[in-house]
Amino acid sequence: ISPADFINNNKNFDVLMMKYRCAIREIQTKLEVLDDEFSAVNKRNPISSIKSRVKSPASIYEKLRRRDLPFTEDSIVKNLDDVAGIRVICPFISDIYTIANLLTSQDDITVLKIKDYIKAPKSNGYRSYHMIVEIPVFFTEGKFPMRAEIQIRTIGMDFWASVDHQLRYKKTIGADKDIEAIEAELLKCAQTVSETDCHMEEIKDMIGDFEKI
Ligand code: 0O2
Repeated sequence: ISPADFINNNKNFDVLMMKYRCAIREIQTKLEVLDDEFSAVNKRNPISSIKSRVKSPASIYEKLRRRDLPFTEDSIVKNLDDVAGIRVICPFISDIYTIANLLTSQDDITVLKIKDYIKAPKSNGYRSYHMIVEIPVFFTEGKFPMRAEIQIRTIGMDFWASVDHQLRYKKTIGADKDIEAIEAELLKCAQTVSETDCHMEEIKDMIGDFEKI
């Protein structure tokens, strides 16, 4: 079955993707509200930017195929946690935990899974805070619990991850390249970024409260 057939054979595929887009909007609004309030009180923004995406049909197809799962809507909803993806970029490491705690303490958000790759980085150097959450979204037929993956990271972690993703993680490097050397250099950069993140946190603490001039 080709990705095109997979999508065309599922007549409600577009509707399902719309539901995931709505879940993203609900979560994004919550994040923007938290950022607005924090900035009004503390005179600085704990969120630098938010990016979001609904997983492409080809990636959904590929993930189901890789895991040998059925190509149905039920299977997507049950088995895939990251169809709706939100990436929150923060200036400081402490902002990551502030945002994660404030968001997950809201009573309509259920946390299903947390992976803290900041406290325990991956062996390649990847650092980021991942959460799978569920949020109810109201449609004409009623309330649907929708899942989303939220990745929260610093600007530095995001810089590293985006280069890593392009160069290596998705395996787009030519076969003639020295993969081991690239991996070793990327790991060194991850350590540098980690040290810089910690240093920036210290500088933030030295500055203390931010005041509007
Ligand atoms: P894409 O293209 O970003 O969507 P799962 O995705 O649930 O099968 P897992 O391992 O349980 O896999 O989830 P995990 O570890 O929370 O990672 C999921 C996502 O984190 C990935 O999604 C990437 O976005 C990101 N990620 C994880 N490890 C790395 C890494 O080493 N480097 C980079 N750059 N990103 C990473 P996808 O779907 O794999 O990719």
